[in-house]
Amino acid sequence: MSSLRLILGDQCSRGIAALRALAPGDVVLMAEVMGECTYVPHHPQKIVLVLSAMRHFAAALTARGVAVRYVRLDDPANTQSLTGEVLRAVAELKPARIVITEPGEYRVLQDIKAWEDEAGVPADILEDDRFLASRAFFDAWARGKTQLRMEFFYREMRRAHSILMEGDSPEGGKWNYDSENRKRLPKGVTPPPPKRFPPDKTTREVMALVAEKFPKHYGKLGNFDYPVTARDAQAGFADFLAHRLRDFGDWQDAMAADQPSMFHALVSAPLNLGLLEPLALCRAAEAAYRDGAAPLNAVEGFIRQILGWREFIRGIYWRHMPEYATRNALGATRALPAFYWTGDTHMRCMAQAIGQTLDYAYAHHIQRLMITGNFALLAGLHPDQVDEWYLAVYADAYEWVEMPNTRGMALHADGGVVGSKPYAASGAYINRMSDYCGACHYDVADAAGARACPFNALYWDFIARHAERFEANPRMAMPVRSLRKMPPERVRALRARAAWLLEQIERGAKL
Ligand code: FAD
Ligand code: DLZ
Ligand code: SF4
Repeated sequence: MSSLRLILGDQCSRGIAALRALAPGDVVLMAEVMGECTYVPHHPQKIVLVLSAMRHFAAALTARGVAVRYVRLDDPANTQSLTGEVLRAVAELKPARIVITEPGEYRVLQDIKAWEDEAGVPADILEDDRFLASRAFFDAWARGKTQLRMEFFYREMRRAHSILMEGDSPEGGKWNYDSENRKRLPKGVTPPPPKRFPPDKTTREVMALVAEKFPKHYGKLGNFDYPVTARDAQAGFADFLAHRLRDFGDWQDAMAADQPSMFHALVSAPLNLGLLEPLALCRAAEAAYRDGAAPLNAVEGFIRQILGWREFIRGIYWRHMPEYATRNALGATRALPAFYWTGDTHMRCMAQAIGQTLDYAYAHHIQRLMITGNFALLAGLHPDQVDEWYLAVYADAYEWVEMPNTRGMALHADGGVVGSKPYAASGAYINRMSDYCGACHYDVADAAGARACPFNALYWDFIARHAERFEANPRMAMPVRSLRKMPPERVRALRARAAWLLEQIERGAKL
């Protein structure tokens, strides 16, 4: 046989580099392995999603006449690691070389780099050109800059891909309509329910396997209804275009109780698996604007997430790994409270964000950033533990995208690589952007009393703990000045309340 071509679980794309130039005699290897299912305790729905997408993708390749060696999780011969399965396939099939598309995680890349020596055959690691900015493009853009800011990268990407452009100028005269994306959801507006994809026979088999093998992983399995094929993923996106894109801009940052997906696209999971293509999504959204089906603030906002943030985040990951994974600029050391895994807290915003995460392996961006992320930032939770949680609980989580969002954007543990300031906020922000606070056990208008919203005292305590550092940052100097202007007894009361809250967290008491 000539080449052994490995396809990883998040490489279920027909056009992936390792499948190009398939020759007669080549074998495609796909392996379900415990190593990938347990390196963090993934949400059961995430495992089902990846394994079911792999099985559907393998079946589609086989139907096209491709020789596929598919190793199931319960195959008695399975060595349960990617390396073990590659070495076993090489020993049995004796290929002249291994071909693989570069993986999404640094840890897997290190393993792959060792295969040539371990297997005794050459290994070609091909670029993953499913992304719109190659690593070389990103590095060329970043070279010589003292600060990397997404906004400027995004403009380059708009130009490079000619998206929402009028000649050399941005469509509508502005690059960014973010200021028009911050409305609260008015009473009486209910987001349209997204299209769901009930499990087929293959998915039901995988669900039974996951229930048996991972009974201790947090998260509900029974709700699974993600798309697991490119065709279904496309249908899910078409549903977003038809029913939610129009309002995506206005309510992009809004949160509402029992509305887990709001007007969001729900494309991250299939996109990161390779079932959708980022450029096609951007072009389809642009076409909706040009056809008059959606306004510019919605379409630009959506395109900015995919063409801007997603590519920028990936660029940061590869540029700064492996050192990025050790960053802890704010010296956060506290252990992750158990309620992150159960949702058992009186804080309604946290219970909503965590509860729906357990139910659907999904939370939208503002919940991840301004609820669970903000709490972790204010409470000084250790970035390693927060990273592990985000990597485990979301169906769309792979380290290349999870880590810079968590360690960088949410925790500011990278010292300002992803964002120029921490996204720290008190209860007032959450109250402004959601309807959570009205029915909460805590009082959002109070900061130091026995029923005061925990976000308030923790916010001021966070500002006080890092006052020296934040004073030097023009975007953070204002809250430090406000703190300094407070009467000393007010500051003492706030900090005493924060100390009590942090102690409760450490004791594992219900908050
Ligand atoms: P929409 O809001 O409809 O946005 C459309 C698409 O834009 C998303 O599907 C996604 O592909 C892209 N996008 C938007 N924001 C970002 C961003 N900041 N970084 C990268 N892509 C973005 N996204 C992941 O795909 N995987 C993760 O593991 C992940 N972890 C996160 C952790 C934290 C702490 C935060 C703050 C954000 C994280 N995000 C992650 C980014 C974002 O929250 C999700 O992409 C988004 O919520 C997915 O839902 P959606 O498809 O409905 O997105
Ligand atoms: C996430 C995941 C899971 C749960 N299981 C598998 C698997 O059994 N086999 C596989 O090839 N890939 C799996 N994946 C995806 C990998 O973890 C992913 O390819 C790497 O993290 C690199 O992004
Ligand atoms: Fe969250 Fe505080 Fe509002 Fe309760 S009062 S929902 S804890 S922000």
